[in-house]
Amino acid sequence: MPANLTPDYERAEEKYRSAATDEDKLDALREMFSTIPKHKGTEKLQADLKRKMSQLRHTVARKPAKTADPFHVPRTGAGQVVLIGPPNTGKSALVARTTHAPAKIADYPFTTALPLPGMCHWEDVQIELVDTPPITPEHLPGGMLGIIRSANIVAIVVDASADPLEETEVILELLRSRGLTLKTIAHTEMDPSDFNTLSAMIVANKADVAEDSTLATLKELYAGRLEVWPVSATTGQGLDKWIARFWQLLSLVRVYTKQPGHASDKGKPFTLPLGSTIDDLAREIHRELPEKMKFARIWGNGRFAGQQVHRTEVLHDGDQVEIHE
Ligand SMILES: Nc1nc2c(ncn2[C@@H]2O[C@H](COP(=O)(O)OP(=O)(O)OP(=O)(O)O)[C@@H](O)[C@H]2O)c(=O)[nH]1
Ligand SMILES: [Mg+2]
Repeated sequence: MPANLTPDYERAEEKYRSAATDEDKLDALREMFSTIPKHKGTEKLQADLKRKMSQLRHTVARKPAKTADPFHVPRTGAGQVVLIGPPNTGKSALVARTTHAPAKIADYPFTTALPLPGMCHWEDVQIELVDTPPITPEHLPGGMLGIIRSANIVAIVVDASADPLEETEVILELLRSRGLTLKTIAHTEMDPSDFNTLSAMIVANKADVAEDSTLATLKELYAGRLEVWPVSATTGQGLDKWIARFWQLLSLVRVYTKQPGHASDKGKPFTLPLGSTIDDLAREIHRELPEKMKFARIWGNGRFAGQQVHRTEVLHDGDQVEIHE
C-alpha cells in the first residue's frame, strides 16, 4: 500500500473488508473515496474505487424493497428515469405512450397521486420510466425527494405550449433549496462522492402545440447546463431520440453471455457500467462465480473470435462472453 494513505482512509478500508452487506460495502467505499488523497499517485486506486462503487450501486439498487412504501420504486432494467414536474405537463401521457404502464391522463391538474413505473425499450435494453405526482412549491409529496435522489436520470417535464421557462425555474429552485443541483451529465462523468448533483434533462412536452421561439429560448437559457428535449406524448415526435439519450447518459455496456458450443444469449444482455471487466460480469451472474472462474473467452470488438482473456479484461458494448469454471 502506498505510504501516503491517511489513517482515515485505512479505517474506511478496514470497514470495507469487514462489511457484511453490499450496502455497508458501498458506504465504506464512499468513505474511502472521500478520504483518499487526490493526487497522481492514487489515480489508479481512485479509478478502481469509482468502478467498484458504480458496480455496487447497480446491485444495491436492484434489491427488492423491504417495505411497502409506495414512494420506493425498486429499480429494474438498465436504469431508472424519473419524470417530475409541475401539474398537467404530460408526465403520465409520456409514460403511457412509451411503456405499458396504465398511467392515468386527464386535462386537470393533480391527476397522479402515486409513482407508477413502466418499462420502455431502447434496442434490446429495457429502461424503467417512473411517472410521479406533480410537484409545486406548496406541494412536494413526502417521498418525492427520495425518488428523485435515487433516480439514475431525472427528467423535468414542462409544458412547452404554456410557460416552460417559468415551470423549469420553479422546479430547479425547489430542488436547489433542498441542496440538489441538476445537470445533463453522463454517469461516467459524475463524481461518485457527490450525492447532490443529479443527471437530468428538460423535457419540453406538448411540442406539437408549442411555439418554436419558446423552445429556442428555453434551449438558449439552459445551454451548457441542461439539455432540452422537445417531444410530444400526443404525436410521438422526438420520443425515440429522447429514449436513445437515456442509454448514452447511463454509460453502460451490453454484454451477451454464451454457453460453450452454443450461440450467445442474443437479445438478453447484461448491462454493466462502462469500464467493467470480466470479473464484474462474473459477479453479476453469480456472487461466487469470480472465485470459481478459470478463464473466459470473448467475441467482438477487435479480439480474435473466442480469444481467451484475463479476468481484468475491460468489456465493450456488444461483447459476447463465455465463462469457464
Ligand atoms: N397537445 C398535447 N397535449 C398533451 C400532451 N401530453 C399531454 N397532453 C395533455 O395534457 C393534459 C395533462 O396530461 P397528463 O399526462 O395527465 O399530465 P401530468 O403531468 O401527468 O399531470 P398531473 O398528474 O396532474 O401532474 C391531458 O389533457 C393530456 O391529454 C402533448 O404532447 N400534446
Ligand atoms: Mg400525471
